[in-house]
Amino acid sequence: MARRCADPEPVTSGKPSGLRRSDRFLAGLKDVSRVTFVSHVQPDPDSLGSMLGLAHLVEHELGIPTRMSRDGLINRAENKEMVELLDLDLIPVDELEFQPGEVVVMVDSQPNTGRHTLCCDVLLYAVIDHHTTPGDLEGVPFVDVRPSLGATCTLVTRYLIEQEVPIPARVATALTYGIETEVSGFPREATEVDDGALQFLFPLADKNIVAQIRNARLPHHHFEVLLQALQSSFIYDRLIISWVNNLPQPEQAAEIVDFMVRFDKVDWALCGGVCGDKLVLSLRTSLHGVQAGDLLRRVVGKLGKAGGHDRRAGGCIPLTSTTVSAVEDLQAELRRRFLKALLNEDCRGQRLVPLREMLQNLQ
Ligand SMILES: [Mn+2]
Repeated sequence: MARRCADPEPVTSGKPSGLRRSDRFLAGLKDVSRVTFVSHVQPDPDSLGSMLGLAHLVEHELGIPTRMSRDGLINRAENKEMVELLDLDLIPVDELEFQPGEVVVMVDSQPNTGRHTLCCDVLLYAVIDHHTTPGDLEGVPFVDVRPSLGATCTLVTRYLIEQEVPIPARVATALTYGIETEVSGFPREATEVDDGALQFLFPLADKNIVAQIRNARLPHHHFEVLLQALQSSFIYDRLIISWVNNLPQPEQAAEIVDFMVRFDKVDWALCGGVCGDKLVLSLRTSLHGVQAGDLLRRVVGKLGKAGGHDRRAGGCIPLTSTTVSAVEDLQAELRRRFLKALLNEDCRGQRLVPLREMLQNLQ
């Protein structure tokens, strides 16, 4: 049985007193025919865990059927492993057909932030998220957005605890890994509530499966992308910028910056990778108290879309042309904007790996 924990968060003022958020969430779903969960493009473990946790809550408490979806592909090795090992049934968002009385619940993202391809003629009942990126929430009956939390899975775990719903190992494992991936950086973007959720879930989760997901086997192109990034990286004072001309999977930009931000000579890591007809951006910082999401949004401006958290951010710029010169022009413009925002425009870059010297040393 699920244990009951004291809820440290007060009920939002102005709402019916005595009703917890999970009560209100469930109350609005009583008469629906089905609930479909959606998330952002290339759903990550926090999205997947949140959908699975809420689907379990709705099915257990209301006996209403649910569906989970995926927007775009899931490419990252760890995330694919999670889907496979936990047997997650995800319907591609563009294949969804809605029945009368069906509603949609969006997790780990907000409407009109450029992060989904979901069509707009569906009834969006709820948005449950922890991103600072402001979305279009007007007219959404139920909104629970808590940017202070490290993970949306934490919020979902709170709902399950509030409703005293027994959590099966499969659901606990997904929620655990969802929170773990969101709070694993340093400085940690985690609160006591995130740690409380992890503590609660730990005995319930399958630790072997978590370890297997965390250590998923990596495909060949993972190493090719890493080499491209290492060869193209330039250091500008405390910022490192890496360009990848052929990024097979959009999630790899994040993997590059997670790796680069650990370099002891930098506080900021940016990666831009050409993925199809888009330039995918990922930003990390090791600094406290800076808003990486806001910074990336300002730098990208009208060129594309961006957003994120305090230390982690991502974005995307549609390419009007994928010729080398067009991509180089865009890279130069982004570099200029970043240097202006963080350092000074005249800062000269230094190669991370001076390749010619390195090859000479090998001879
Ligand atoms: Mn998240």
